[in-house]
Amino acid sequence: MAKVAQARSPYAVLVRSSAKSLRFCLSPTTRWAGRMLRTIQPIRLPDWYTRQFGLLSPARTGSTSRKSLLSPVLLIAAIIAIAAVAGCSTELAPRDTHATISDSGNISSFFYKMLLYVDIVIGVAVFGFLAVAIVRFRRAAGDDSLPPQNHGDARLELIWTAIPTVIVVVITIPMLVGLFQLAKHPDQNQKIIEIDVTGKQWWWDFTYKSGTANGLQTANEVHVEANTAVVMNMTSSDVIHAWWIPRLTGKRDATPGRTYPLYFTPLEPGIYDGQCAELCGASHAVMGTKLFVHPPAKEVEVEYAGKKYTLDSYETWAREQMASSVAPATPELEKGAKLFRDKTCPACHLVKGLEGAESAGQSVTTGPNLTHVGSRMTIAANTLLNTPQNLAKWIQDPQAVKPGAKMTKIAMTPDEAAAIAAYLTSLK
Ligand code: HEC
Ligand SMILES: [Cu+2]
Repeated sequence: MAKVAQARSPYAVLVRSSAKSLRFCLSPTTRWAGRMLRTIQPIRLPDWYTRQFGLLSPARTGSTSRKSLLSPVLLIAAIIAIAAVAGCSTELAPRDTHATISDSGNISSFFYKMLLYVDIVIGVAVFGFLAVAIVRFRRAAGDDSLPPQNHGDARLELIWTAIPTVIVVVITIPMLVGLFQLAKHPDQNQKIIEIDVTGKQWWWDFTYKSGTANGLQTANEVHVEANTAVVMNMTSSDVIHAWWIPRLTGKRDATPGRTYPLYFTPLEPGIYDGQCAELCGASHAVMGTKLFVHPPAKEVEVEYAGKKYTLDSYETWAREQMASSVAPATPELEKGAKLFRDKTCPACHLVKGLEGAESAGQSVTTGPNLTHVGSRMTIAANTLLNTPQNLAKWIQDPQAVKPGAKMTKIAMTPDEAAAIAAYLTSLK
């Protein structure tokens, strides 16, 4: 009989196993925190902690044998501090979805904040009522009587149906207004920069359809103008990708066989990072993109990743990009240009104006347009900084940089790669 009484209830089993798995998840962090703490000697961790997380107890020397109350406090402080800074990194901070820089980004950000504040109010109210109920209506010592057993209360039921309905309506109305705003084509009477965007494994192809840049084809780094509406027509030539500049606006799928629009007006000149947001194959994680928001008129200085950069006006940029490539000016660059042709690079890349390569490259979109590749900040879809060394490294073995990259590995000596890299660098 005693055996039966001791049998564990399923709830006890559930609680125990949850506690166990929680400890399993936490233990690497806490073990690390313990080690960190121990480096700030003299701290003696409590025995229960040492046992739980498999740490060796420190030698019980005179100075450390005294139990310190400070250590659990420090430990908790350290865990909170680690949790608090876990999302901090100057490298990634430019991808903060809350530091929005466009009209449509501001709308999404507004929704997020509105929901957050509404949720905080609801959370405080619900947990507040719960706390009051737990304290005020707890069982008195020695009182084993059942509370009054009643069924339903029309007034209460009305209240807790009406309040959520009001909340949902209050949230829905601005949401719908915002959704229609996001989906609205900008007014045709103003200046619009229209760009066809094609996602490819694993880079982005941009073709400009309006204004000074009409007809311009470029890759991975897209340039627009502050306070000018942008219309992007998003598609893909292979698998589904998703265009995403966190600080600009929400994600937009690039789907083969379909074209989806994306509308936004960037408001702040600057350089912003993006990342393909749809698992699209081996090099998905290194399919980045960059947005350059140029000032409308005079050049401005902007900061990116702790460094200062000067951005020309959009029109200046567009005019420079529309020009043909510069002819190789030295015998060394001439050699690089010749190698570029001989190594069959024009089979996949256009360099507008390069003699003997232009016609071959005119119709290809297999690889990025390289006419002004020297003016890009990065290559291989925001993967490498655009330096001659990185270019040479990429040209010699693209797959070593990006797994599965669709650019053929072409046999060449390091000298040949350096010569081609020098030529490409000169294509400002
Ligand atoms: C079979 C087609 C093909 C051939 C041949 C080819 N490439 Fe590429 N190339 C690509 C593709 C595709 C990419 C984009 C890869 C990526 O970022 O995932 C690329 C990217 C590049 C880039 C980076 C451009 C940017 O803006 O990110 C450079 C530079 C480049 N190729 C140079 C060369 C040179 C030099 C040769 C000749 C030695 C060459 N390519 C031959 C297809 C090709
Ligand atoms: Cu992708």
